[in-house]
Amino acid sequence: MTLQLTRDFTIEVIDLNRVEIMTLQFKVPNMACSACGDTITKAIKAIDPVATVQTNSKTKLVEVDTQASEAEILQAITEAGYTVA
Ligand SMILES: [Cu+2]
Repeated sequence: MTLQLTRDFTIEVIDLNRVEIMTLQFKVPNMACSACGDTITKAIKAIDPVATVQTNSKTKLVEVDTQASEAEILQAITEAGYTVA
């Protein structure tokens, strides 16, 4: 099999290497149960489908591995009806 690299493909690979995945942590005091965690996870995945989201309703922590900015994630959580401390 011959893999022919087109210009577009090359550009895509360079862009992928540039992607920075940040681990962000948020404290969400009104995340009461695991359903709240699911709602928050869905809201975050709506803006970054490849994000990894871990929620803990006991510690009230939401941990996100994402390419999105902290402001974008904060907005997604807030728009889902939750408050970030
Ligand atoms: Cu809940």
